[in-house]
Amino acid sequence: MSNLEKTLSIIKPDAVERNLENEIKGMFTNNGFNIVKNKKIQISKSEAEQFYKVHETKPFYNDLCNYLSSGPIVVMILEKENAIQENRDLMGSTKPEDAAEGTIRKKYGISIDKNSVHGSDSLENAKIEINFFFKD
Ligand code: IDP
Ligand code: MG
Repeated sequence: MSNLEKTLSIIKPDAVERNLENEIKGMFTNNGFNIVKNKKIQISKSEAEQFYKVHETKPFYNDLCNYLSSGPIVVMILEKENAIQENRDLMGSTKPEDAAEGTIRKKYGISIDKNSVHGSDSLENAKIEINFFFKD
């Protein structure tokens, strides 16, 4: 049965800064994702705090929000069969050093905080995150 999903992907500041936008987009399209919408933006600290609200009790929350708002990011709606899990698989582990060969984080990630990409972790969060950046 078909299960076409949409998920939210972000190319984080460390990757945009290193001009990896087109290479990373190529990894998505070469792996069968359709980039339905995309835009390069910079968000404020308070927007980053809203976006990462699920992590507000974590010790790294403040650094994480400072980081995501520190420079331009590229936000994208990706579409594919089982897009949410497929994107998580293509991104690789949160810690680039633990990520599998061939994944985006293995290839481009610098550290656990500068790990180059974000991807929604569930259907529910994909909807919330897509609506956060692309309210129609
Ligand atoms: P994910 O991005 O793989 O879904 P999450 O656990 O949702 O990982 O964490 C969100 C982001 O917060 C991660 O991508 C990473 O940049 C950062 N992060 C997660 N755990 C830590 C940590 O222990 N120290 C510093 N930063 C962290
Ligand atoms: Mg997450």
